[in-house]
Amino acid sequence: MDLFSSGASLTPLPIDDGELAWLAQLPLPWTNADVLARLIAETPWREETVVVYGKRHLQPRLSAWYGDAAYRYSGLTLAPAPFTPLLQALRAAVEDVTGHDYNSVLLNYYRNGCDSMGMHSDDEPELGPAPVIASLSFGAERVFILRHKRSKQTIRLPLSGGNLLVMSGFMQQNWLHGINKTTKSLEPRVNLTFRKILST
Ligand SMILES: O=C(O)CCC(=O)C(=O)O
Ligand SMILES: [Mn+2]
Repeated sequence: MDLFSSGASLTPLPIDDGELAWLAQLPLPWTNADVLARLIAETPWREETVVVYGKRHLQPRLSAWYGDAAYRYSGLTLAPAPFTPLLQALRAAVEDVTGHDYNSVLLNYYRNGCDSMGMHSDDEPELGPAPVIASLSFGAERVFILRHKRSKQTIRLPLSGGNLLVMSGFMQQNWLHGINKTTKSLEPRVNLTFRKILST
């Protein structure tokens, strides 16, 4: 254990054909509410257009991409912005708990229950075959849905403020994940997925 380690540790969640681990509260020097407010206020949010089967759609959420490399996702290339001091601090806390390092982060802002993310895998080639994706949530509780690509087994994990969920192993090859719309939760939520883009 290094000098700066918080000592917090992830709990493995048993799952077929992949690895999943969870921590209820990432240790941080601020309240979850303060982090949420700062992320909402400080981020240059974009409403991206994506091309799916040749048709252009506005994504039902806002997003922002930070890191050292551009990122290609559903036909669009997101230009990276350099990590802010807040994002550097969040990344350091996530690296401490997960024991992995990350050079990029995708922020998604679900403004209310109408915002969502379709089922997908984070399987872009630049992430490598077995990426470690560390997902940190603030704000409203939303249900993270996992669906096995072949067995169709479905797992619903409610994620709330301060939760850290780590997908690794062959999760992206074998499972889809997403966030459905809901009529229930109208409070905002911001999710950060820390990733490592491999040099190409
Ligand atoms: O908002 C979430 O919990 C999921 C985000 C996600 O899957 C992604 O950014 O690729
Ligand atoms: Mn994803």
